[in-house]
Amino acid sequence: MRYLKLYALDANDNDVSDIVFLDFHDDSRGKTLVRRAAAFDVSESGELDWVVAGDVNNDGVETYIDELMSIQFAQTFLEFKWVSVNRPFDSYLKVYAEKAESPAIRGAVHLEFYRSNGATKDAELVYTLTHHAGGDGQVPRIDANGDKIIDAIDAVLLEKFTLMYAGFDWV
Ligand SMILES: [Ca+2]
Ligand SMILES: [Ca+2]
Ligand SMILES: [Ca+2]
Repeated sequence: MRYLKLYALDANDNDVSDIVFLDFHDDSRGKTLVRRAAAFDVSESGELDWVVAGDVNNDGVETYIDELMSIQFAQTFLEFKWVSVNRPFDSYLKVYAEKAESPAIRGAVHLEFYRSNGATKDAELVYTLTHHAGGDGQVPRIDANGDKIIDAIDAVLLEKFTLMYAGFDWV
């Protein structure tokens, strides 16, 4: 299975994330981490402004499209406010998609939010969420962006995030 682990680090704890890692894993390989992209907020402005991507869309070439996809996806991930502020900075969001039944539709995308519990323990699963593309229009009953309100903004965030994930074709 292929999946992505996303980390946001706010190392100096000023409520602005400094680095986002996009770790592409494939558990059919001995070393599951296949590729790491990293986006940086060098100016600590709240907008990611530097990226090291690699060929994240797997089309065989490294272009600005890989960089654009990585930085935009990382920026969208930050809207979930799932940030590590303390060492070992291992809170993360795991994302994986199901294979679609036909090329015309996207498969369901699963999001698993893991929270760090300190250096001695592995991060623990806090909650999970499944997004069905082109679903029945129901707002997911979850506060995806952590503002304590469940509303259409959460649904829009999930739709945007999962659509971007589909662009990596990491299924
Ligand atoms: Ca910071
Ligand atoms: Ca590429
Ligand atoms: Ca919300």
